[in-house]
Amino acid sequence: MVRAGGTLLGPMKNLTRRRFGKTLAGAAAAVAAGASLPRIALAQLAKAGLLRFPDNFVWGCSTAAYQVEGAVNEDGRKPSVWDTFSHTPGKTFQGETGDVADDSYHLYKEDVKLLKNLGVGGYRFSISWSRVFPDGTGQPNEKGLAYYQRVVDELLKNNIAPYITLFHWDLPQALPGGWQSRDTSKAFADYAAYIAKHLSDRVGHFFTINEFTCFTDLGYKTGRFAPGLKLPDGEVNQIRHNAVLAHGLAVEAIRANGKSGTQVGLAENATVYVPVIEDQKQIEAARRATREENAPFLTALMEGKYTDGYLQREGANAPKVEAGDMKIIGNPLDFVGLNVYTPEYVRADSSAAGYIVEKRQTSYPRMASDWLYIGPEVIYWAVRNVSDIWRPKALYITENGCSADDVVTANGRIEDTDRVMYLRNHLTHLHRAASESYPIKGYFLWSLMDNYEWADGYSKRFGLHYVDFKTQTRTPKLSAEWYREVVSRNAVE
Ligand code: GBH
Repeated sequence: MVRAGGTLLGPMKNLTRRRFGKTLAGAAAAVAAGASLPRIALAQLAKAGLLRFPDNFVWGCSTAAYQVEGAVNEDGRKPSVWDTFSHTPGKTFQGETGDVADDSYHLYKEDVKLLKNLGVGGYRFSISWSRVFPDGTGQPNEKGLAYYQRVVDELLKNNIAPYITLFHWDLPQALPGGWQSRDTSKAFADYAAYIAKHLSDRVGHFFTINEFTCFTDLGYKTGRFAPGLKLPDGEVNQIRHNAVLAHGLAVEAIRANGKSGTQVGLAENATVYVPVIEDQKQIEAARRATREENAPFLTALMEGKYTDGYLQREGANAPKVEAGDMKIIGNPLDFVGLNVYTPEYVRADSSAAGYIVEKRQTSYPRMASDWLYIGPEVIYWAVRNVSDIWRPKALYITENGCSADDVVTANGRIEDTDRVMYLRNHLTHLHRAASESYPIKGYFLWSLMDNYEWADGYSKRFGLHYVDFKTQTRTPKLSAEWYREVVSRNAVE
């Protein structure tokens, strides 16, 4: 197996030396205090279990505009497809909408305080396109931009670096044809240029797009998400193409309009394939599956082409590609962001593809969302597969976290030990990737606080902070205390 740069031994050696020094100091202090040496020395040795992350590792939290902001009619914002969809009867859990959500449009200073209390160094949030360009294109709305300037200022005042997602599914309703139109890709690039021009003096990292499959396939094929259409495969593939084209055009627009050195990438929930058994054949099968099954999105961006397998599988339904498109789509990135939640398992086999994806048994464990199967090794294989296939310069985990059936106890606490279990295990596996020298630079936990969980409304809670949606009170859960400890130690244990 080829590693993505550096050696395995380098960082491990340093780590061990640092830990050893600490252990000696601790044992010496214990002796001075008159404690029994063998016992204390043993206790100190247990510190060898400390899994420290690299220096300058960015710890953060993520949110998205429509899930937290509310204030949907304020200061010139016009509707996005999610306003329309959530207000359409039968589309979301109990008809719930993001009209108010966490009211972060007004309470953002409080939210920054939550981040500050966690001690994190980064906040990943998204911009509502239709706040800044109410019609998607044409005249910008200065009041919309001003809100994000206030948020950025507040973060910087608190030494928290802003990481901005330009598109987290809330497409301006006014854009004719939505993602069915190639013009939308161009409109996105113009919007990206405007944001880069106005915010890159203070924002160093931009994500073009969050999770392609959720607004293409779920929006236009299954109809589960906005705009709720069920189109035939050929049209869906064209929509997917418009979406990756939008990403590529935005990368160019940010580079042309942003401060030099601005870092550009995306936040993608690539489907992650875990080998069923750790032998070379299965590991290769997992790599092959990762490349082939993500062909319309991450593979296209990383390689500047659609795989032969994808084009063959889709046949006459394959996307129509104009000259120059693939080069734009394949614009080199400064980093890849991965939203990691749930694994798929693959096994090598003798089919033409060389792998098959395992079916899941009914007993496979999951969290509070039906789709959220628990397999903490997913985060290690996400980093490893993507790195081994494409060698990105840098990687961030741009989302990871879980829903849990949180309850408030009589004394007002939220003891979400299941969420702590989920997070601790994922970070342990992420540490493995870091210690093997994969270029993993940061981790953004989904989510800072409970929020509007799309079609599931407010019925699923992903936050480190419990939100009472009647009073907008935010209460740290046990997992928030736990995360603060991880951040302050830059380690899990
Ligand atoms: C992320 O998606 C999103 O970026 C974020 O906005 C969201 O709040 C968070 O995860 C938690 O869900 O309803 O059966 O069609 C994670 C990937 C893909 C998981 C779509 C849910 C819908 C399954 N998501 N999927 S279904």
